[in-house]
Amino acid sequence: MIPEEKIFEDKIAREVRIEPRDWMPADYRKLLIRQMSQHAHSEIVGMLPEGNWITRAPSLRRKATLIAKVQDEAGHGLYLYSATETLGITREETIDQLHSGKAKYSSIFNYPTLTWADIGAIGWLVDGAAIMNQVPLCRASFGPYARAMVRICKEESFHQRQGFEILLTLSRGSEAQKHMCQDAINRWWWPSVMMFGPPDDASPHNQKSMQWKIKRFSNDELRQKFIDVCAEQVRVLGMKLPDDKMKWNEDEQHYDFGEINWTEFREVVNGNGPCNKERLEARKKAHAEGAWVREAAAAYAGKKNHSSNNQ
Ligand code: BYC
Repeated sequence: MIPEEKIFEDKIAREVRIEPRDWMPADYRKLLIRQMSQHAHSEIVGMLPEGNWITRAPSLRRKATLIAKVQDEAGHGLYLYSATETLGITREETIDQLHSGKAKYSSIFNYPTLTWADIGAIGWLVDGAAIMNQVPLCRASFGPYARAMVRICKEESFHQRQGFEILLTLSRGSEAQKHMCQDAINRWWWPSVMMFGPPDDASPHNQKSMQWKIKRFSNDELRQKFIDVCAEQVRVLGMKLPDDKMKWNEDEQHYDFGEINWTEFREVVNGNGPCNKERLEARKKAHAEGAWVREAAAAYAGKKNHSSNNQ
């Protein structure tokens, strides 16, 4: 072990954060660039299914809060891209990886938002899953990632409550609204459970990520915590989770649950989900249409540098 590696491992053991200028193993850098950039892409692509409902939100209040949520997600994406840049990769490179299909984004955003209740279900389940996964990331060993996660988690908690409140309102409404609420829960439940990633014995990055304290809990541990919380919360809504096998296990003090359709997960992750093509096309189009903004910003920055150099 070279001296730098010893210092690095010692910091990890003592819970001292690794900062961008510190020496780090090439694989640690690679693991972080992959996870952080894919996390950033997920926030940005995640704006699309919800953005679909901004013009159709049922009241001014709902519209204003939905716009604010989608803007928060843009913010999360931007600080995660910035945090990733501290590892020595440019934003252009990471965005190119998304557009070429080399980089992934969360499987969950490849499902369609068919009714207003889907916006509630995304807030409750998708943001709920995101919080479960991201709160431990506030203790990730890489400083810029951990610090970005603190603010992101605060905002996600607000999103989750907003979503739950949408569903609570529908669950107390007309028969048609109750039906819409249950239908959205039925469609979003299993994809949300899959968000935590493949089972631990099929998770190639798990071991290194846990060893280097990027992840603090495995995919299956977080999935179980999420299921346990939702199994209780759904009762407040007076709705059901679409899993006949869900049952409290007194010995193990958690809810047992049914089979996860991993074939569906793999299909979605490999680009064959219901909305994969549409999502990627929308991102590429937005990027192309924003080219003039990037050019103008670069020209303005160049002009400013030029005039300050001449002073
Ligand atoms: N979807 O070895 P594994 C949000 C991939 S956005 C697609 O277990 P790892 C929000 C994985 O990338 C939520 N791909 O990996 C925004 C790997 O493939 P690669 C996003 C998935 O990294 C708007 C392969 O499967 N959150 O909060 O140890 C509105 C093997 O997996 C998925 C984050 O990104 C998936 N679900 O564990 C509302 C959190 N799962 O990269 C909400 C940060 C796995 O080798 N990320 N894969 O090609 C993480 O915590 C971890 O990266 C994961 C996966 C738990 C996701």
